[in-house]
Amino acid sequence: MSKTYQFPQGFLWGGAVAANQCEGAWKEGGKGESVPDHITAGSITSPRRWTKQIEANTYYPSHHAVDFYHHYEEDIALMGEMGFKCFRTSINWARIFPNGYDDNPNPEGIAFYHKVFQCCHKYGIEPLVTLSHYELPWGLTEKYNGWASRDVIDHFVHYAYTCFMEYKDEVKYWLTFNEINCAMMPFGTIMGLGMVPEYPAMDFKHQESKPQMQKRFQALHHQFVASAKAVQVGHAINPDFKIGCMIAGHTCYPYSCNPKDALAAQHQNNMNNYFCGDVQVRGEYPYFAKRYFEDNDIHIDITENDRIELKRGTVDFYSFSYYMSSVAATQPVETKGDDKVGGNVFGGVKNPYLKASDWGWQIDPEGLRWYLNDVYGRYHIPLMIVENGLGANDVRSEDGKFHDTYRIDYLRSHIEQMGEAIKDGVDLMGYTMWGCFDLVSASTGEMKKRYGFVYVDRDNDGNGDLHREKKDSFDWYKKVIASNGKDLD
Ligand code: BGP
Repeated sequence: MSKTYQFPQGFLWGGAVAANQCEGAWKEGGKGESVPDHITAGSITSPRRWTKQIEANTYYPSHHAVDFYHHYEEDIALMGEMGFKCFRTSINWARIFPNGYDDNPNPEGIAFYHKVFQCCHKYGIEPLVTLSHYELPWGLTEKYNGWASRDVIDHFVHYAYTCFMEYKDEVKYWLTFNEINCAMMPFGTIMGLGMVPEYPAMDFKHQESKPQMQKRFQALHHQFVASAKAVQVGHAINPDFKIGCMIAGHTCYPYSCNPKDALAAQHQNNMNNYFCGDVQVRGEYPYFAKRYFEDNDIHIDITENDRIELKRGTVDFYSFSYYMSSVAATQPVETKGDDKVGGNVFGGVKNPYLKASDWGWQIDPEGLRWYLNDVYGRYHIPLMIVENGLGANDVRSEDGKFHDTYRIDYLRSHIEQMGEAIKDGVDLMGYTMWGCFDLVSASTGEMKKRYGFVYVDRDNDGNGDLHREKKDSFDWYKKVIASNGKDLD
């Protein structure tokens, strides 16, 4: 028997996906190419690669993904059956503006998302839409080197305006950029910023040059301004819109009570969770940015007008993804075996109190409660967890079913900590678990790493008949939603 928790009335229970990881149909319906269409499949041992030309005989998982483009009715019906209140998806910018900089939108792309959102409403599901989830149109990479150029701001605002106008009666909740803080790490160069990286391999461990780092932070600044402008445009179109930021959330602990470790952990939490949060929630760079820029020889071109826009375009709520925590150690740490842990955005030293997933992500539900309290304490605006889940290699049992009890355990333990945080006084508006039906992994580009309540028959090489099948977690989550989080057993 789990403890019983009281979730607010109208709590937004649901699931989340991103267009490039599920839709496929990369050349259909007038869609242009987007950045992920140029990123190959990979695995935990061999990093994904970015290629300028699409290579023959190379597998690019976004091209067909799990074909949500043709299966959306079936997928949304399954979410409806689970009782979802909210479905987070993204609009693939290149479906609306094939090159990113076109004057007029593509009518087929516009029509597709109308169908998706209308289908959600048929089941009483509120869409939550990310405007940019790691899927910049390739045309903007070719023409401008992505967000390196200030020109992309206007193209984004035009795209955001088009979406807000089109879908204003169907979508109330919006996010501007997915995990905007990934732009602070080398990993974000191609994925988040659509900029040509120094290395073709998306190797999360490589260190880049100072000039590249300078470019990344300038590009991030362009995204901040674009987001702030879009927020203002959105509120002018519909004052009822709720527009949020989206941060890759992460709790970092000091390895020991050595004050040096404590300072190192504080620095990491500041940089990861507050740097972008402060700009988007408070409308200004945090006090510690100045020193960080000086220490790293970064000089950002911030105009007076940019500062005004940032102040005017602050968000209505703070949303984030949460998968894991990490540990900061300033002295060498003695652990058995590999002392490092993985993560798509974060890494760090192994925490001896925690277990990790098969992909090396340290599972830490209490870290979620810590994070919720910490961030709420700073901003005092509603929070939403828009990604959380367990990537696992689901294997069919002898009875032909998927008994994913480990996923249920993972989700239950995190939902319990959400309940604790709500008791603590945190204003939490919703929870959309990541990858509600199986889809392509962002960091490794594989299907084997599955998150879903629904199994999708597709493998790492693109084989499979794409049929959908419920896992045990499907009925469990249905019960959780029906009881508004009271029944977690
Ligand atoms: C987040 C991304 C998602 C998603 C998730 C899980 O960082 O916003 O797009 O993919 O992580 O990561 P992965 O797919 O690498 O397991």
